[in-house]
Amino acid sequence: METTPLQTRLSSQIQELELEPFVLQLEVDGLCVVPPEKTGIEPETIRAIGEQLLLEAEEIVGCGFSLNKGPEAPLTMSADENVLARFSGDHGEPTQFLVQQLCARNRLFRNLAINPVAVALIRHLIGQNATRFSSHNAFIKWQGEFGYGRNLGLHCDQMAVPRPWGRNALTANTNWCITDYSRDGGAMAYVPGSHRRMEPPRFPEAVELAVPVEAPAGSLIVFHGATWHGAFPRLTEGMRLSIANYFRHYMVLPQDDIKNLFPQELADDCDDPEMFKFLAGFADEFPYSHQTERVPRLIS
Ligand SMILES: O=C(O)CCC(=O)C(=O)O
Ligand SMILES: [Fe+2]
Repeated sequence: METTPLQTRLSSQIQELELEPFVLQLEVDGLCVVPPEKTGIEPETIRAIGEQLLLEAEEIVGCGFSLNKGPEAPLTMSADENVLARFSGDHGEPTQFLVQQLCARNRLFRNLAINPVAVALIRHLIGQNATRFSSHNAFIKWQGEFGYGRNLGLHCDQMAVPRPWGRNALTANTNWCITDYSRDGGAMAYVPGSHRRMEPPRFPEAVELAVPVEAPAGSLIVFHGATWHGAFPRLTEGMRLSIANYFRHYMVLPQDDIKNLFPQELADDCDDPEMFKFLAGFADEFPYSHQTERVPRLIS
């Protein structure tokens, strides 16, 4: 009897980059950690990204930041802006902020956004042709007991999309650890397998089941949009830096209107301009910003 080769849903990129173990972990746990050796990003690049983030933070806030010490001047933020803490009714001053629109700021950030390992794993979750950028933000975090409050800010990123959710991810995220991730150092928290529940976190169960994602600087955390996650407060001195390159299915609203507002000429200044343009959705029909459909002409 003639047999046909086994068909899988795995893309050629997953196979060529030998990412099958990470795909398996994504399927089972809804999150995987890719070690620095596997992403192709050198330790010097991660260090350069960290230094650049501290400069961006300084430009926005107006005070210096040091990796080992944190902000070099006392800072204050409104407790009302601690959005994730608000879910649990907690009220506390955040000790972190976001540097947004990273890809318009520096080539280093654009290269990270199109890292082939990250993109292959995200396209596995969302869809090979349907994957687009949603946003590129850095989390700049320092010492503070409160963090996201009692519930660790546990949420799922695709929470705004109406249910029922299917198995396919509607959004999916990558968090690059720019500094080491440890529980006391304010690592991400997540609930293994929670993406298979296909619903937002239930409390207090979610907090009881949450585990820290502990990983060295340079690691890449990839997770499904339905995975329950948040973060532990940073109890130790110094800073936790991370970059969240967040992706969406092309029918889901982006966080950042990259298609219409990103300076397109910058896309040519990265390691793979074609991939950047594809993920930015520059050639997509929607959302349009001017009349795009044909109109009848007067017969003269
Ligand atoms: O590490 C954190 O603070 C959580 C990150 C997060 O929620 C995200 O990137 O979607
Ligand atoms: Fe999130």
